[in-house]
Amino acid sequence: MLMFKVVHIIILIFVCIVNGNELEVCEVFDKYAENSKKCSIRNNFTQKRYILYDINPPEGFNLRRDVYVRLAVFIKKLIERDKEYEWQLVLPPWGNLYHWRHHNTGLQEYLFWGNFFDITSLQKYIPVIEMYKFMEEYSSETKEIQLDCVYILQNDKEMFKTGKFEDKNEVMNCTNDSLQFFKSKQHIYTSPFWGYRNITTWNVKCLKFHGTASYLYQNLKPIQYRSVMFDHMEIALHDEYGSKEYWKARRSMRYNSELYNIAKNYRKTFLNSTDKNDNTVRPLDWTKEENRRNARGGPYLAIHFRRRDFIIGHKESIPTIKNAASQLREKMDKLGLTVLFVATDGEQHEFEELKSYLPQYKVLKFIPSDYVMNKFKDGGVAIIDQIICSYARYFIGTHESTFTYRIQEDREIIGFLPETTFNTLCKTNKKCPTTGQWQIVW
Ligand SMILES: Nc1nc2c(ncn2[C@@H]2O[C@H](COP(=O)(O)OP(=O)(O)OP(=O)(O)O)[C@@H](O)[C@H]2O)c(=O)[nH]1
Ligand SMILES: [Mg+2]
Repeated sequence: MLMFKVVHIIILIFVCIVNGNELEVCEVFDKYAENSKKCSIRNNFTQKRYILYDINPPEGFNLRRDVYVRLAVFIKKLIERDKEYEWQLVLPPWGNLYHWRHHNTGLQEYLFWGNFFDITSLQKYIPVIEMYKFMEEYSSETKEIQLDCVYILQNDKEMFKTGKFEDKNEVMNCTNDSLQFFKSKQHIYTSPFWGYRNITTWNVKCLKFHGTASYLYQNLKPIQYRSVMFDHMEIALHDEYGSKEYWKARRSMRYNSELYNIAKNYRKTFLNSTDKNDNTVRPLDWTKEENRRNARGGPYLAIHFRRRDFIIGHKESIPTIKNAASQLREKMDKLGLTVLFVATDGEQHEFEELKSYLPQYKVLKFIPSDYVMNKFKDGGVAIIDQIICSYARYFIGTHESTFTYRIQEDREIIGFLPETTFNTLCKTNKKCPTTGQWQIVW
């Protein structure tokens, strides 16, 4: 065996010397790489292929979570289709999000997925690795990471003008506009790359793209590229929104177990809510979870009361605080509930105002300790709010908020009746938006 290895290495060294240029070693023969005849020798050493991605900077935490599902389903199918390579999704670190504005938490950048999600659960759906792991596996001795290809996805403006949408995947010239976030020096591109200075590429391609995530299959070219990054991944659509596969990927997104425990303690201490009493006991392993509709939930009504930019951006559906209180009062009385849990991004005075209109009820919100704030930051506190809402007997969300959508999905997974979940506040008691119900498929 040892002898065989030594001979193998000698042959490889010989090949390198003879060719002089390592890029000329292997001939390409097949389907993926239409216009490439050569590939790098290092690609022969390992079958590992890395897919990386990033999202338009202004997008929020909860849309980003949805984009993960699009990729996860794509990669799941890719693995089934192409067993030749070991596909890995590199999880893009979190940071610098518009809504993460607390300054008392330390730096809110370079946050790994393990802060928020349970990596083992994610890995039960597709092979994912954290960025630091990718760096360990991929970097050269100088700690430099050179990505083999970066595609910047762009909408086709024409399609949006004409309203005629058809699949498109077309490499085009990059405009300054599309490269605005990249810095280029002698054809080497650096930044943004999640803020890491040691990540670069010399190969940036702009892609006029319209279609679902799996339509990016043709861009992977695994014979040429060991690592491919897709920027503006939010442009790629779901392959199967709302399907069984979609829900599987979504179910694999269990949170960091400490976040569940914090929420559990809070429910027990302040909301008289335990899984046993509420019929919300769940298997630790999401793959063992089954279809059911008999979750009862804790004896409280939970509301996601989205404020800030929504007050202006969604004027037509966001009620005044007084009107929201009146809608809540009506519902609580109907349900015979006296405890209200409020998840909100609003100011303290807005919460106080809401409370002042509901003196006959116990009105609570989650206040993180310094430890929780420092360790889990705004993103983790938001998840704790979401978990508490997802275990309530009745939930009312904010119309068209992705934060609300994620709570609704969690409630579908836990097994509540849809009528306790798909409710949103109305502009007034009389003017109410209709909301879709994306129910779980098992
Ligand atoms: N802790 C906490 N944070 C919230 C709450 N509502 C909103 N936020 C914060 O504001 C962000 C909401 O932004 P998004 O994740 O973009 O969701 P959205 O703005 O409701 O929905 P979009 O229409 O997609 O923008 C969250 O990520 C949180 O940081 C809440 O109830 N509790
Ligand atoms: Mg948002």
